Amino acid sequence: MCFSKSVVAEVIISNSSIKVSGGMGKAAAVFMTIVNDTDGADRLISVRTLDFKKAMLHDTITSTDGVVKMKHLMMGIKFSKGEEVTLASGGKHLMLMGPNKPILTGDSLKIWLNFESFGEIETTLIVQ
Ligand SMILES: [Cu+2]
Repeated sequence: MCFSKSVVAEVIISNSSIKVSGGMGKAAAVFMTIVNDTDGADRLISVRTLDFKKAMLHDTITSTDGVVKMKHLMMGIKFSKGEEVTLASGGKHLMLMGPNKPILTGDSLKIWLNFESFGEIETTLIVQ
């Protein structure tokens, strides 16, 4: 668990953490709380980072037979005005795949979240 906080204008990111899986870190899930404190609805449409080849928005779905799968959120994540969305283990999260370098404890990774109306917001994750 790690915490880093970015406040840029009025989309607020807090409690961010990154969980690396698969040996040298073949993939990582990113969790955080995002508050849309702007004047209107918005939508998180994409995420990017220089440290992984691919970054996606995922949701976690448990099928009726108990199989847990991750689903690509093609339409992004919608925020109504003032809405707080928590990205957490077992729910919606950011998925980073294909590291461009070994991801080690203590590394700080920059990611950029792209919102339809608000634009891009940068945040830093510390690997723990
Ligand atoms: Cu995922």
